[in-house]
Amino acid sequence: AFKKQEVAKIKAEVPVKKLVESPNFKREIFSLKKSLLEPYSTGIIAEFKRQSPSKGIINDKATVTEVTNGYLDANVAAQSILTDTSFFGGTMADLMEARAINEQKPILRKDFIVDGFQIVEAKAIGADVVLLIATCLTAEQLKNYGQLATDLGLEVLYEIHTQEDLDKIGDVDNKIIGINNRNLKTFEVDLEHSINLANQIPDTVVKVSESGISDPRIITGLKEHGFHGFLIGENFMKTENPGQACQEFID
Ligand code: IGP
Repeated sequence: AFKKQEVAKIKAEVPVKKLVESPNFKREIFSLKKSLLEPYSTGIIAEFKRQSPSKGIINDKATVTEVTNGYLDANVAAQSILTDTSFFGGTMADLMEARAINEQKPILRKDFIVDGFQIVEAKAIGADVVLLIATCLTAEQLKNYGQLATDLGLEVLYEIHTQEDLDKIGDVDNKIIGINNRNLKTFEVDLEHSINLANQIPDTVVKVSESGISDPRIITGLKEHGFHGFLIGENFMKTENPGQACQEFID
């Protein structure tokens, strides 16, 4: 795990030093766990997603500001912003734009984190939660990056797709575990597979179902299997007014 001195060393590096000066380093985060566990939480984590490797362009007109306002009006539990540029056409500026108007709900930095620097960046741009994808990382990286995020006062959404991924995470107690219904290699969505995997995780763990959710009835079913959170992107973003689509979905 990263020791305090190591975090200090990372912070001492020049570009990071700039990041650490960001006022976001002083703000207290909005907790995703808390938001998902609130008695009347909608559980919806609504994503801003312009494009994807599987679908190509999904929406290149809607702005971050209008979509964020719409999602917040719909009473989402949290929002997710893709900051990966090469595959998803997102930027860190997108997340900053959302943070500037979202002063109430958690924001997840959705990206492929493969370096501690990106976690420091996430804090600096105003994220509350970072995604760590077990498929892309070793057990040691998951542990170290998880610790770094926690040291910086961020929460972590650990994403898994297989039993092997789950094993890599080790102790799941107190963690937020996201089960991606979509296989990142084949893009195939399989809810049954995700439910079977969820059944391997104790009920006390906060579980999020990710991807391919296109109907409120799917959520009713997933809730029965102990899921608290539902990460939805394309189903909203493919419409002209993603915020309104989200409102109609929740109502
Ligand atoms: C949203 P969808 O099918 O509702 O647009 O999926 C989200 O789960 C998906 O964007 C996602 C993702 C990821 C993207 C899940 N895990 C990892 C990039 C990287």
